Amino acid sequence: MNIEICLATNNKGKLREYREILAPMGFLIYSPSDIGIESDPEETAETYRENAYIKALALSKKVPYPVIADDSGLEVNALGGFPGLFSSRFADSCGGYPAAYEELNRRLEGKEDRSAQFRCCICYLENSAAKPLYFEGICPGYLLEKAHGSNGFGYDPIFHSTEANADFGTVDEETKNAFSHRSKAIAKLKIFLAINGSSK
Ligand code: ITT
Repeated sequence: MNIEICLATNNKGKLREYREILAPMGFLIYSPSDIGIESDPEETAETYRENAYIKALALSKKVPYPVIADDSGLEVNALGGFPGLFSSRFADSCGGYPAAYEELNRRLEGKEDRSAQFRCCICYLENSAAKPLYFEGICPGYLLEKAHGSNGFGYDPIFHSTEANADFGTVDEETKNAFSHRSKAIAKLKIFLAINGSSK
Protein backbone atom coordinates (compact mmCIF):
# COMPACT_ATOMS: atom_id res chain seq x y z
CA MET A 1 0.00 0.00 0.00
CA ASN A 2 1.26 3.46 -0.85
CA ILE A 3 1.12 6.12 1.85
CA GLU A 4 1.18 9.61 0.39
CA ILE A 5 3.04 12.31 2.29
CA CYS A 6 4.01 15.79 1.23
CA LEU A 7 7.48 17.02 2.22
CA ALA A 8 7.63 20.76 2.89
CA THR A 9 10.97 21.44 1.31
CA ASN A 10 12.47 23.20 -1.65
CA ASN A 11 15.82 21.50 -1.02
CA LYS A 12 16.41 18.77 -3.61
CA GLY A 13 19.07 17.08 -1.48
CA LYS A 14 16.65 16.63 1.41
CA LEU A 15 13.91 15.40 -0.93
CA ARG A 16 16.25 12.79 -2.42
CA GLU A 17 17.20 11.50 1.03
CA TYR A 18 13.57 11.22 2.22
CA ARG A 19 12.65 9.31 -0.93
CA GLU A 20 15.62 6.96 -0.65
CA ILE A 21 14.78 6.10 2.93
CA LEU A 22 10.98 6.02 2.79
CA ALA A 23 10.15 4.79 -0.74
CA PRO A 24 11.19 1.18 -0.06
CA MET A 25 8.63 1.15 2.76
CA GLY A 26 5.78 2.15 0.46
CA PHE A 27 5.76 5.89 1.09
CA LEU A 28 5.11 8.22 -1.83
CA ILE A 29 6.84 11.48 -1.05
CA TYR A 30 5.67 14.56 -2.94
CA SER A 31 7.45 17.87 -2.92
CA PRO A 32 5.40 21.06 -3.25
CA SER A 33 6.57 21.48 -6.85
CA ASP A 34 5.53 17.89 -7.71
CA ILE A 35 1.94 18.90 -7.08
CA GLY A 36 2.19 22.40 -8.51
CA ILE A 37 2.23 24.24 -5.22
CA GLU A 38 4.56 26.92 -3.93
CA SER A 39 5.42 27.00 -0.26
CA ASP A 40 8.37 28.92 1.06
CA PRO A 41 7.38 30.61 4.32
CA GLU A 42 9.87 32.78 6.16
CA GLU A 43 11.70 30.82 8.84
CA THR A 44 11.39 33.41 11.55
CA ALA A 45 11.62 31.20 14.65
CA GLU A 46 14.50 30.65 17.05
CA THR A 47 14.35 26.87 17.23
CA TYR A 48 14.47 24.04 14.72
CA ARG A 49 11.13 22.79 16.01
CA GLU A 50 9.32 26.06 15.50
CA ASN A 51 10.81 26.54 12.03
CA ALA A 52 9.84 23.00 11.08
CA TYR A 53 6.30 23.70 12.29
CA ILE A 54 6.13 26.95 10.30
CA LYS A 55 7.07 25.05 7.14
CA ALA A 56 4.77 22.09 7.84
CA LEU A 57 1.76 24.28 8.67
CA ALA A 58 2.16 26.52 5.61
CA LEU A 59 2.12 23.51 3.31
CA SER A 60 -0.50 21.59 5.27
CA LYS A 61 -3.01 24.37 4.63
CA LYS A 62 -2.59 23.81 0.90
CA VAL A 63 -2.53 20.02 0.46
CA PRO A 64 -4.81 17.07 1.24
CA TYR A 65 -1.95 14.89 2.53
CA PRO A 66 -0.14 14.56 5.84
CA VAL A 67 2.92 16.80 5.76
CA ILE A 68 6.45 16.51 7.05
CA ALA A 69 8.92 19.37 7.28
CA ASP A 70 12.61 19.17 8.07
CA ASP A 71 14.55 21.92 9.76
CA SER A 72 18.20 21.08 10.07
CA GLY A 73 21.67 22.55 10.31
CA LEU A 74 25.36 22.16 10.96
CA GLU A 75 26.49 23.13 14.46
CA VAL A 76 30.17 23.88 15.01
CA ASN A 77 30.89 23.60 18.72
CA ALA A 78 33.82 26.03 18.91
CA LEU A 79 31.58 28.61 17.22
CA GLY A 80 28.84 28.22 19.81
CA GLY A 81 26.75 26.03 17.50
CA PHE A 82 26.95 28.41 14.53
CA PRO A 83 25.73 28.30 11.77
CA GLY A 84 23.00 26.02 13.20
CA LEU A 85 19.59 27.40 12.36
CA PHE A 86 21.26 29.78 9.93
CA SER A 87 23.13 27.12 7.94
CA SER A 88 21.33 27.75 4.68
CA ARG A 89 21.24 31.54 5.11
CA PHE A 90 24.94 31.61 6.08
CA ALA A 91 25.89 29.80 2.86
CA ASP A 92 23.80 32.31 0.90
CA SER A 93 25.43 35.23 2.68
CA CYS A 94 28.90 33.88 1.84
CA GLY A 95 27.94 33.54 -1.82
CA GLY A 96 27.67 29.75 -1.88
CA TYR A 97 28.91 26.63 -0.13
CA PRO A 98 32.59 26.66 -1.17
CA ALA A 99 32.90 30.19 0.26
CA ALA A 100 31.00 29.13 3.39
CA TYR A 101 33.43 26.23 3.95
CA GLU A 102 36.34 28.69 3.76
CA GLU A 103 34.66 31.17 6.05
CA LEU A 104 33.94 28.52 8.69
CA ASN A 105 37.56 27.40 8.53
CA ARG A 106 38.73 30.99 8.82
CA ARG A 107 36.63 31.38 11.98
CA LEU A 108 38.13 28.15 13.34
CA GLU A 109 41.74 29.25 12.81
CA GLY A 110 43.79 28.65 15.96
CA LYS A 111 41.05 26.58 17.59
CA GLU A 112 41.77 22.99 18.46
CA ASP A 113 38.18 21.87 18.78
CA ARG A 114 36.81 21.18 15.30
CA SER A 115 33.92 19.03 16.52
CA ALA A 116 30.54 19.61 14.94
CA GLN A 117 27.24 17.90 14.41
CA PHE A 118 24.38 17.92 11.99
CA ARG A 119 21.00 18.18 13.63
CA CYS A 120 17.63 17.40 12.08
CA CYS A 121 14.17 18.09 13.42
CA ILE A 122 11.18 16.68 11.58
CA CYS A 123 7.71 18.06 12.18
CA TYR A 124 4.85 15.72 11.21
CA LEU A 125 1.39 17.22 10.76
CA GLU A 126 -1.50 14.91 9.96
CA ASN A 127 -3.50 17.99 8.86
CA SER A 128 -3.33 21.73 9.49
CA ALA A 129 -5.40 21.49 12.69
CA ALA A 130 -3.49 18.53 14.11
CA LYS A 131 -1.04 18.58 16.97
CA PRO A 132 2.50 18.72 15.56
CA LEU A 133 4.76 15.78 16.34
CA TYR A 134 8.54 16.05 16.35
CA PHE A 135 11.29 13.56 15.61
CA GLU A 136 14.97 14.46 15.97
CA GLY A 137 18.37 13.09 15.04
CA ILE A 138 22.00 14.10 15.51
CA CYS A 139 25.05 13.11 13.47
CA PRO A 140 28.34 13.79 15.31
CA GLY A 141 31.62 14.53 13.60
CA TYR A 142 34.12 17.25 12.88
CA LEU A 143 34.86 19.87 10.28
CA LEU A 144 37.48 19.08 7.67
CA GLU A 145 40.11 21.70 6.89
CA LYS A 146 39.36 21.36 3.18
CA ALA A 147 36.37 20.10 1.23
CA HIS A 148 36.74 16.43 0.33
CA GLY A 149 34.49 14.95 -2.35
CA SER A 150 31.31 16.36 -3.78
CA ASN A 151 28.65 13.83 -2.80
CA GLY A 152 25.60 14.79 -0.78
CA PHE A 153 24.62 18.44 -0.50
CA GLY A 154 25.18 21.53 1.61
CA TYR A 155 28.00 21.10 4.12
CA ASP A 156 28.60 17.39 3.43
CA PRO A 157 31.94 18.02 1.65
CA ILE A 158 33.52 19.50 4.78
CA PHE A 159 32.00 17.10 7.29
CA HIS A 160 33.61 13.97 8.70
CA SER A 161 31.13 11.64 10.39
CA THR A 162 32.74 9.88 13.35
CA GLU A 163 30.09 7.13 13.37
CA ALA A 164 30.53 6.40 9.65
CA ASN A 165 34.28 7.00 10.02
CA ALA A 166 34.11 8.75 6.66
CA ASP A 167 33.94 12.15 5.00
CA PHE A 168 30.34 12.67 3.89
CA GLY A 169 31.45 14.24 0.63
CA THR A 170 32.97 10.90 -0.40
CA VAL A 171 30.35 8.38 0.66
CA ASP A 172 27.44 6.97 -1.33
CA GLU A 173 23.84 7.72 -0.40
CA GLU A 174 23.37 4.41 1.35
CA THR A 175 26.30 5.05 3.69
CA LYS A 176 25.22 8.59 4.52
CA ASN A 177 21.70 7.34 5.16
CA ALA A 178 23.00 4.70 7.55
CA PHE A 179 24.44 7.37 9.86
CA SER A 180 22.90 10.76 9.14
CA HIS A 181 20.93 13.00 11.49
CA ARG A 182 18.08 12.89 8.96
CA SER A 183 17.94 9.10 8.78
CA LYS A 184 17.87 8.91 12.59
CA ALA A 185 14.95 11.34 12.75
CA ILE A 186 13.19 9.47 9.93
CA ALA A 187 13.69 6.15 11.75
CA LYS A 188 11.73 7.58 14.71
CA LEU A 189 9.02 8.91 12.38
CA LYS A 190 8.78 5.48 10.71
CA ILE A 191 8.18 3.79 14.06
CA PHE A 192 5.44 6.29 14.84
CA LEU A 193 3.76 5.75 11.45
CA ALA A 194 4.05 1.97 11.74
CA ILE A 195 2.30 2.05 15.12
CA ASN A 196 -0.24 4.77 14.44
CA GLY A 197 -0.66 4.58 10.69
CA SER A 198 -1.67 7.56 8.69
CA SER A 199 -5.24 8.52 7.89
CA LYS A 200 -4.44 8.85 4.19
P1 ITT B 1 13.84 23.91 3.13
O1 ITT B 1 13.66 24.92 4.24
O2 ITT B 1 13.11 24.25 1.88
O3 ITT B 1 13.60 22.51 3.60
P2 ITT B 1 16.65 24.57 3.45
O4 ITT B 1 17.89 24.03 2.82
O5 ITT B 1 16.50 26.06 3.53
O6 ITT B 1 15.40 23.92 2.68
P3 ITT B 1 16.86 24.45 6.33
O7 ITT B 1 16.34 25.81 6.57
O8 ITT B 1 16.44 23.34 7.24
O9 ITT B 1 16.48 23.93 4.87
O10 ITT B 1 18.44 24.53 6.30
C1 ITT B 1 19.18 23.37 6.38
C2 ITT B 1 20.59 23.66 5.93
O11 ITT B 1 21.50 22.93 6.80
C3 ITT B 1 20.83 23.11 4.54
O12 ITT B 1 20.48 24.06 3.54
C4 ITT B 1 22.33 22.81 4.61
O13 ITT B 1 23.05 23.99 4.46
C5 ITT B 1 22.50 22.30 6.04
N1 ITT B 1 22.26 20.86 6.11
C6 ITT B 1 21.22 20.23 6.71
N2 ITT B 1 21.29 18.91 6.54
C7 ITT B 1 22.41 18.67 5.81
C8 ITT B 1 23.01 17.51 5.30
O14 ITT B 1 22.46 16.31 5.46
N3 ITT B 1 24.14 17.65 4.61
C9 ITT B 1 24.70 18.85 4.42
N4 ITT B 1 24.18 20.01 4.84
C10 ITT B 1 23.03 19.92 5.54
